[in-house]
Amino acid sequence: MKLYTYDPAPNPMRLNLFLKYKGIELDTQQVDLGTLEQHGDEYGAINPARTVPALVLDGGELLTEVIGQCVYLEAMNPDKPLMGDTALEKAEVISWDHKIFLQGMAAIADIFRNGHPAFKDRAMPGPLKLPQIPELCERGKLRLAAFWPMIDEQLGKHPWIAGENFSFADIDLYCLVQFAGWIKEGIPEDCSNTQTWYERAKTELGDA
Ligand SMILES: N[C@@H](CCC(=O)N[C@@H](CS)C(=O)NCC(=O)O)C(=O)O
Repeated sequence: MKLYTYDPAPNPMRLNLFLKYKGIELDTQQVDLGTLEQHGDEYGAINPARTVPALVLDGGELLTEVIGQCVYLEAMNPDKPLMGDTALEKAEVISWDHKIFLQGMAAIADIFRNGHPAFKDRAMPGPLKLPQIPELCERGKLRLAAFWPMIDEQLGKHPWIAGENFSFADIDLYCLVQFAGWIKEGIPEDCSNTQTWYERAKTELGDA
């Protein structure tokens, strides 16, 4: 199995924290997004989607999505479960993770990629040349403003985002907080449940 990644980027960070928490070590190669190495022929032959992280399994199969990579690695390494134990826990972890990715991460990505000059004609990751749409920055800010209270309400009811146990959804929320820093945003001051959750998540991840 081989992992292609770029440590500083948000999606690689999601997988890296999952691997670190579970104590999984993989043969790893960095693909430098800073020099657009993902658009070279060599990486295009490995992952035509031209995104990282990409996981190539021993049989040659390619997994391009962090969620799929984590589901696979969890099944192969069941110790310290991060994807839920019971049927209901598994459903809650995937559901909260989906909300975090689609409502939070995507909003931040819209703000970042549609506003930063380095992403001119690269408004979405991947091979398509897509123009920036400045209005998406404004829409992203509105979406993010609605995201935090939804998260804070859930963290007022449970210690972790998907319930009683620390999970991959907490890792994704933790990465979202780091990614929010890229657009100079953070957990709002009035989201006190999320503030205290963040300190606990940091300790749980050994990131203190
Ligand atoms: N759908 C992929 C997203 C992967 C992704 O967007 N990765 C970014 C780095 S955070 C990337 O490869 N960007 C390449 C680019 O911007 O050209 C997943 O869930 O893993």
